[in-house]
Amino acid sequence: MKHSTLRVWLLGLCAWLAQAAHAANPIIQTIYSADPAPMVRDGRVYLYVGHDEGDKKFFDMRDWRVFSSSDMVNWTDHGARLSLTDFAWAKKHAWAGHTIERDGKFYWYVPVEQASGGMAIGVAVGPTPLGPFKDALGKPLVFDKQGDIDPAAYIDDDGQAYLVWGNPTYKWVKLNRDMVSYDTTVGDHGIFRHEMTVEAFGKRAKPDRATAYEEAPWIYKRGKLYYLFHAGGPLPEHLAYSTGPSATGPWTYRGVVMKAQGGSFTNHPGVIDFQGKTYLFYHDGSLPGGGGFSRSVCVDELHFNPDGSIVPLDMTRTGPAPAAHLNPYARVEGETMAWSIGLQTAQFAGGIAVTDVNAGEYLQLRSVDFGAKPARQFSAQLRVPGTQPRGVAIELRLDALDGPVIGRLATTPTGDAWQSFKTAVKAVTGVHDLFLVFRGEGTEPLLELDHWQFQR
Ligand code: FUB
Repeated sequence: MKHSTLRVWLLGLCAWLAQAAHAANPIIQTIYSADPAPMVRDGRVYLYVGHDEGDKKFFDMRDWRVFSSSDMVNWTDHGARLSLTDFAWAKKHAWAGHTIERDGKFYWYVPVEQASGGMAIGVAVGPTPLGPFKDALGKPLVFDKQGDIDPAAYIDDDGQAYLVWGNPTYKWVKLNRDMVSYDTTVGDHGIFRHEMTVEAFGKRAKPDRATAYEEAPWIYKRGKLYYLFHAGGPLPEHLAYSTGPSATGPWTYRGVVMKAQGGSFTNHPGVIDFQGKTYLFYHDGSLPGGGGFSRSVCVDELHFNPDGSIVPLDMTRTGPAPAAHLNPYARVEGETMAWSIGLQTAQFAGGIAVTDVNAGEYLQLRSVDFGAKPARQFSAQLRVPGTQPRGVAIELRLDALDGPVIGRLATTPTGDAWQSFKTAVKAVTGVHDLFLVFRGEGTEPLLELDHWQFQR
């Protein structure tokens, strides 16, 4: 990299770090993530995302990741739960998927490029929101030979399930009750290809095609009205919506939800209701080094007018307000975070841990409720590499990165072993943001963090 380019990049990084101290979007900072597909289950939001490997020239996507949250601000990393290698017939392009539950099983629909060529949609099934997921068919569920990407499933109130997808034609099938086959007696051997009219999908600002619809359909119902969210073109993409009286339309184009912005030439909507509010998930290119092939998932609250139309919104750095508090007296996984700087996560025998921890890096938890009876102790399960002490410690700060220190967890080297450390903390009560700030000497990673918790 030339000195001038490096300087510009570093200045950009510094500016980003300064504003990032209070950011909440993007909600995942440890990897590049894309194509959000949120699902609510048992009081938690499970977020299924694609994973950009950071290639600068094209999509380099090999697995899908899952995150979850019970408060919309602190997200737990569950790692890679589905990968190209789970589909023996797949070659590359682990693109935008979607997961849905039916009859106690979870179906994860994903588009991949087949070894024999052409994008097709496969389906994996698992017993829990986190799997384990297995290819349900050993072959594609849908292959219509053109634009078979971005599947999203929807189960209507009458129990009929649909799979919608497609770029640049919007298509759907009526899924059978088993969710891994579809009714081939309707449509064209089961497939419906929507007529791409301006009335249904909006007028395109460029004459290369008639309508603005590009890809990434998502069905959502509010009251009696069905919404078809989608990404619109030309590039860079915006998010738009159509509404209709049924899950299959007829659709009427209603307008732009989110103008093109955020540094990625694609965008991708995922809409859910959670704890009485509606949320729009999308992606941008806002992490350092981010862009069209290194995207990041974000979320903001979505508001409706009394007539059901949507109040257009812009991407924010602040994200939504916490929907609940985090309980620090129950085990909290290290990989649960509202924000982090410099950290990564990795799978190990016991689960997922925070890795690549260097001096001065930190992770932030938001809206932590210490309650009325004060916390007295903090403990954490750590691995501290090496044999020579390097002053490795976790500083606990409240409400800001430079907020009051309520405790300091000192460690000694543990080599390859995991060990529990504890320390007394100042009596803290009430709701606070909590910062775990990592301290130590040297340039080698300081520690790995499995989980932590406060005691009274
Ligand atoms: O992530 C690859 C592709 O980019 C998705 O399939 C599209 O929706 C766009 O986000």
